[in-house]
Amino acid sequence: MMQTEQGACREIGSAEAVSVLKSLSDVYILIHRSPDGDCVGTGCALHHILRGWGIRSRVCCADRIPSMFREITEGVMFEDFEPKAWVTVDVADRNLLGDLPEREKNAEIALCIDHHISNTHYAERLYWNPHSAAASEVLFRMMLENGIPLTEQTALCLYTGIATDTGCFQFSNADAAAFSAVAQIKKQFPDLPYARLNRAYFVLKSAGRLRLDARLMEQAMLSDDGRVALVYLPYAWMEEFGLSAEETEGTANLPMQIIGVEIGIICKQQPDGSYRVSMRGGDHADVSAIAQHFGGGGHVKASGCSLPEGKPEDVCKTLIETASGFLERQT
Ligand SMILES: [Mn+2]
Repeated sequence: MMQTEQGACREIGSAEAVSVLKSLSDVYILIHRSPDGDCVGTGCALHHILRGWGIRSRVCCADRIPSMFREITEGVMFEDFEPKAWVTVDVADRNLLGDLPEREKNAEIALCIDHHISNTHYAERLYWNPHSAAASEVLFRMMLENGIPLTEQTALCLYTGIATDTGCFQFSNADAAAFSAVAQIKKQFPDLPYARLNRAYFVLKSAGRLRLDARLMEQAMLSDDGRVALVYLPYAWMEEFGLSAEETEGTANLPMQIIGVEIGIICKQQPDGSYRVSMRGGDHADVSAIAQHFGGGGHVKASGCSLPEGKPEDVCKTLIETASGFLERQT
């Protein structure tokens, strides 16, 4: 098993993607670490499609799949078998697979289905659309263009991917194609529990997480002009509220709820005293530039970086002042 050399990757259309998939057997569908609704939804949908063709597959992830996705992973047999082929979905780079067994880390990826403009062409073949809002939308197009029928199961999986990657249709990637895909899914299966899934994905939180959110907001720090907001999470609070790291996902969105805030920051103290910082940008801010300034990176609207040990007050002050400076130059 050799890894595909850089540049050896071939971009293919949906018909070829289907024939590649049909030629495989005993497939491991690999999704990215810190799994989100799009990689889980796309992976599970692909599993159902392959099962429909009599091809055995399982979804593999380095990290635990959040329980809110139980409804779409239920009934998906994560059975154990020796793989003969590997496919990735929603994985822009091999590194994003996380801590998988060596066999998977080094496996030749027969096909990658993706929507990230940053895809590093690490697979043998790439079926993608960098303009699509979600990998689930890319898979939906493949089905549509090749007459692969939707089922109740694939409908819920694909809905999950598109709804979560657009932040429940809040983000600017929620374009006509994304709305159209969801409209077609809803039209064909009008009575599936979309509303209940939305509640599970976008509303419900554990009591501990809600109490943490309240504490974070109570102590939120704002820049003088009110355009930068930062919340600081001391490590001790994780134990106090009985939360795992996974349960603090998305806290960077909290300060963005304040009217007028253009940059929202969460600064999480780590057990070793260093800090993990996540940033979100509004309409006018490019937070990737700020993250890069601190040696991190990411997307224009969502980025992150790490900072070394230091007094929390100083670290927070530096973050707010630096972000304000960048914002002034960007707007
Ligand atoms: Mn995605």
